[in-house]
Amino acid sequence: MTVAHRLRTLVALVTALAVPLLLAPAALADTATPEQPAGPASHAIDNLYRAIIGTTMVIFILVGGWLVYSAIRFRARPGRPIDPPQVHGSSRLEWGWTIVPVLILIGLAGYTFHKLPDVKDAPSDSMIVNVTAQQFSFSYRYGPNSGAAEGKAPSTPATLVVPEDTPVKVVVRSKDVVHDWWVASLGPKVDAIPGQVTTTWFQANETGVYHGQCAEFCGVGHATMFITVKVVSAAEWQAYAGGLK
Ligand SMILES: [Cu+2]
Repeated sequence: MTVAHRLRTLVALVTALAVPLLLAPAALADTATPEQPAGPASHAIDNLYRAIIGTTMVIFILVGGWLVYSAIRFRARPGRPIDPPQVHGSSRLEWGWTIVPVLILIGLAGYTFHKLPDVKDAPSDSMIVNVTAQQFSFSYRYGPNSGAAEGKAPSTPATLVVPEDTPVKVVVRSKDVVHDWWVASLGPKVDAIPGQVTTTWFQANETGVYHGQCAEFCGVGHATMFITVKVVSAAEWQAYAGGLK
């Protein structure tokens, strides 16, 4: 092997490992985690994604790094035997590569079950908001624990207004086909299924406008099924709720 040939092999190996390592975090940041989690439910989801992505990235780097190291360190050289020492039938190794992945999976599963109540369980004193999905819009009606707004619809039908730091239980129904109510910054997605009542919850810890979108293909107007949640201060909420007709 000439020096130039060796150099080319080394560059190819490093590139093969570096490209996915450089691209993966950018791709994951864009797709896997909620943009700026704004409440306990979305924070719990974000923590879970980070735990899973972190664990898999560490494994990828360790295994990939070991592979590259071995390929370079133990490459064929004149005068060196081609076959490395054989490990077939080594029970110590086989137990090791069975038990370590099992422990990693048990750890991730345990962490997931630990976080799941934050994602799924609305506090019992939550403000209830009834969501009705139909082709091609979501409509809202305030329910119990929403004070003066109870029984009324938001003043702008497509904009759900809620107070900050208040748990909101979202009770979802569908008039026609399957839709999905999802505001990624606030909490998990929830399917709207004809004939069933499904629920999710969120608690926005900052005022602002949060955007979402129907997350289940429901027909030609699916792409126009936007969701807008406006989170206001307690004082603004009192004024808003009192003014609803
Ligand atoms: Cu849809």
